[in-house]
Amino acid sequence: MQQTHKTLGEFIIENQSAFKYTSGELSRLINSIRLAAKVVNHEVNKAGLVDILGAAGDTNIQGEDQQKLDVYANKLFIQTLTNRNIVCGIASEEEDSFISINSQDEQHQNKYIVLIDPLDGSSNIDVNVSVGTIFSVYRRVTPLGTAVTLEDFLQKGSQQVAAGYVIYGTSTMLVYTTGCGVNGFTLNPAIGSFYLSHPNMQFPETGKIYSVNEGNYIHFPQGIKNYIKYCQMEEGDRPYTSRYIGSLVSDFHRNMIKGGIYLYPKSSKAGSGKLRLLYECNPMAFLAEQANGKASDGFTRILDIEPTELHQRVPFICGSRKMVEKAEEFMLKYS
Ligand code: P6P
Repeated sequence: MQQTHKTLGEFIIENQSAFKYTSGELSRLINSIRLAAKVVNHEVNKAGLVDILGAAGDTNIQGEDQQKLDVYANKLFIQTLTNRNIVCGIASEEEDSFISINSQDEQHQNKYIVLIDPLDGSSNIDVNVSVGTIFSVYRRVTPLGTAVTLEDFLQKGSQQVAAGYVIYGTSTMLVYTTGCGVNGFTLNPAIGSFYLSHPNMQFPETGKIYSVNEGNYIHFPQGIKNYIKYCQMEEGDRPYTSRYIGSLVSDFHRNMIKGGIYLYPKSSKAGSGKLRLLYECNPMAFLAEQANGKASDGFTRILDIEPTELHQRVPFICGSRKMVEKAEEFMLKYS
């Protein structure tokens, strides 16, 4: 008799006591992410059939062409989190500024804020390559019952109470942490439930996969150039395998299961790299450390970086601990 996997709902209830911050709010927050993920998954999976592919004819604050599915996912996550009156503020990578959710009922003085990248890797949508949603949850730091301020969103990554991603791949998974390890849930689309398929996910201590856009090689700092050559040398367990999907969630997820390192360094083209500290690097770094991996900008632990602006970018090196430490050695020695 095949053992039936625990559902996400059962898992949340069983681990309620482990959420050291919540009176059920965080559980309801994770549940609302789950609901929105199912709806976005439905749209992603049929994107080729309806007029939702292609550019929305607008650009986001990053100056990137917004895809119709980007816009759709952004609106859906914001609506879901707002309508269920769970959070007091939301910041989205697709929005210029944060959104204050004034509680309709003074009794509900919601204490959590969410930062979200609603559809990361969306340039892959039209070519049918995996994309993902990334989310990050903090307790507000300003007084309950007042409108949130920028201070609530510019917290160090070490202050996160939860973080996770949804990967819309060959199967759809929700992977998240509340600070007690990382667990992965796979969606059974036939019945619309997520099941615990990957309990206690851990990065292997080392690996043989490196993920970087080598098209930027000539623009990288010398330390990164030398580390990439190190990965390619015939020596010991090297050369490593190069795997780069162009979707952070997909590259991260594969590396967490198989062992590997992801790098988006700064370059002469992008002085602080491309990835956003608050929407991509902090949540993925929280997950990485909870899975015994590591995440830095090459010199500083990502979760220790003091944010200065909502959309700031940082160089990002993340994955199996020993591989990140080796890359940091090269950065220290050659940059
Ligand atoms: P490039 C997607 O836009 C993203 O933010 C990450 O998901 C991905 O790893 C990276 O950028 C890809 O960037 O410059 O290599 O195409």
